[in-house]
Amino acid sequence: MSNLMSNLMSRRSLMLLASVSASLAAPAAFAQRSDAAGTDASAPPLPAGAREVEVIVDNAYSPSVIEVTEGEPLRLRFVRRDYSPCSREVVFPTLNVRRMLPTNQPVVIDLPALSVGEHPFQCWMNMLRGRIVVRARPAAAPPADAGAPAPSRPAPRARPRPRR
Ligand SMILES: [Cu+2]
Repeated sequence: MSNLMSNLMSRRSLMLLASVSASLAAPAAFAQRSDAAGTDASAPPLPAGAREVEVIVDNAYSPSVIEVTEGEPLRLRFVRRDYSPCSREVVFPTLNVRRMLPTNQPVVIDLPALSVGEHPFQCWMNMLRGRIVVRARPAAAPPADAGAPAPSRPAPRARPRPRR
């Protein structure tokens, strides 16, 4: 089925659902339904000082590299746009986190404090790839007279080229 077709179909079934629930006078039952992965409605408030980054999934992750500072809480909001089975689940192997990503339903993932380094994320088949780069918190600013850092090793002397 083409994306256009499935778009049309799902739009139609949505309208159908809406009219059915209206006639049942119980729209709340539908509104409160959420999948196991959690949606916006079930996301707790953003922790103080946390960064929130929206990642669009459309046959790739965008952005695919997310930079944070050590200790900075990170909330990722995945919004999958495609219908490819490839992208239906995102996996963070180093964090032991995996979530289903229903198309067009934002999924919020709050990550624990991350260690300095790289934490990859990928589709369940390891084809789409992204990563979180966690930088060390910069040390307190050095005193103004600290001067230039001493070179750790003298630069190797260039050997003069023999002339011909
Ligand atoms: Cu995949």
